[in-house]
Amino acid sequence: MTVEIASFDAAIREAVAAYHCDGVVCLRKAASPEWLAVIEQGIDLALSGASADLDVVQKAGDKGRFSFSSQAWRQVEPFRRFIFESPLPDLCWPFLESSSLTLFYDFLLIKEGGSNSAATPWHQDQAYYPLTGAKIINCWTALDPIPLETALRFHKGSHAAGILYQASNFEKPSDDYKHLRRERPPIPDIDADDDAVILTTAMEPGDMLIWNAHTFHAAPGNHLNQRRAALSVNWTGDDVRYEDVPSLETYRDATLRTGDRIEGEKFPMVRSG
Ligand SMILES: O=C(O)CCC(=O)C(=O)O
Repeated sequence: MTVEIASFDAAIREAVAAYHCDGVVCLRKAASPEWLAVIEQGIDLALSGASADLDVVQKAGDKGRFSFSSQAWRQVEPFRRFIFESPLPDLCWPFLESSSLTLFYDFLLIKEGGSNSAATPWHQDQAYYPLTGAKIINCWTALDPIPLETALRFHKGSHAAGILYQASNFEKPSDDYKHLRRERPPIPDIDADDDAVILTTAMEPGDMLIWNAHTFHAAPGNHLNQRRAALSVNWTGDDVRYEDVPSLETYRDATLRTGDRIEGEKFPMVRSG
């Protein structure tokens, strides 16, 4: 079954309740046209070499490229401005119900028109992180109109059991992920589960999805003739601790030890109190 994700323009309290129930919520017009223009300046810089961690992939047979970049805020000033100076942190903080709000990383993803193979398999973001705790959110701002055909899909309520499954290998889903944690259960076959409720919604530029890092989600490639871009900002709250296990460099900080709160130069705390 596929149904529309609940969305709210301003009622943050209702949105927080929907987020807790469903594991995802959509905030309409969360980023203003002015801030979207700032993000576009950041994209130009990131794609022209400013981002230290940029991948550009064009799969055989695809017309369009799939570009993605993590932690670009550290080099790309417009992204830094959006993350620290826009209303974004104050909008996101209530969803964590936390005494603090810490930046974990930003993630730019651009599926150009015709990047048909750039599908994202079902996964939980936290399956990739060297982190424990439940207060981790992904705040994903649409930068283009995104119709249902290329929209993200979420398994409603899949965050609630607090179970972490194995991570998928995005490049080749039939192979193991390189930092696979075998002690975790394999990813369930959500597409074959008749009881799974799949939440999805079409989006306009500035609309923002907020989801819990335990919520299963997936997305198709972009077979349309138009760009499908988003900038996501990932935040952690006061119950999150570092776990010194192998993972991508993006998520690691050599100064932290297992059990430490994640904060410091790489993961700055932006709100507390
Ligand atoms: O937008 C997409 O295609 C995938 C995004 C996603 O899965 C993520 O940021 O975790």
